[in-house]
Amino acid sequence: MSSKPVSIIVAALLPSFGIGSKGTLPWKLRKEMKYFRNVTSKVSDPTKINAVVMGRKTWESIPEKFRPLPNRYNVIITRQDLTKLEKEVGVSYENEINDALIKLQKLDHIEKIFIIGGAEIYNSSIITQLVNNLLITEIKHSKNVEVEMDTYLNKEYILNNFEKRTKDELQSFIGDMDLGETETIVEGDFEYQYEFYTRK
Ligand code: FOL
Repeated sequence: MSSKPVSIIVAALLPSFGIGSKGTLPWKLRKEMKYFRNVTSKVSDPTKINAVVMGRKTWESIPEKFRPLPNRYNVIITRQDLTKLEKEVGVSYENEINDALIKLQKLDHIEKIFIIGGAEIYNSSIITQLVNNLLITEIKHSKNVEVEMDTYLNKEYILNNFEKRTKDELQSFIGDMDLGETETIVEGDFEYQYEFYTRK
């Protein structure tokens, strides 16, 4: 029995763990997006690809020119009847996150599984034992200006059940890709750090 790691990847504003506002991200961070693309794309076995699992609204929030996210196996979670759905080319569909994760575990050509949002998918999957890791980019506003947020990660569950690991452990999880700066990165009005959590 082989099992692939399942990781949430998310950018969140501290201290609230806010992740969105009005269906979109409250910031535009180019280096951070490159980190997302690299981490979710990088494989150690060149015959395999990683999977990205997302809710339907997250799919719609990705610019059309970038979807399906290239070089990754894209899965959309939707409540719609799968037999009646207008399916996009190169995308796989499921009604339940759990079913998606179980099916992906059985596909030999998938290396790692990343859950890429949104809030409903993040918060329902972390409370299952199916998620092993959290890759959280922890963001702060440089001038402590209030950033409007209406969507949050379940901070209490995370702090009670996961533990922050070291930068070396993050590096070992993502493999030989270049993390660039490992300490605080500044982009526009925001500063952030890449963090890695696993279960306690
Ligand atoms: N995790 C992290 N760390 N940062 C994020 O911004 C993030 N965003 C989502 C999920 N997890 C995240 C969901 N939103 C694209 C756009 C929105 C999005 C996720 C991905 C996207 O277009 N990605 C392209 C790269 C585009 C570019 O290079 O500008 C990709 O190929 O991954």
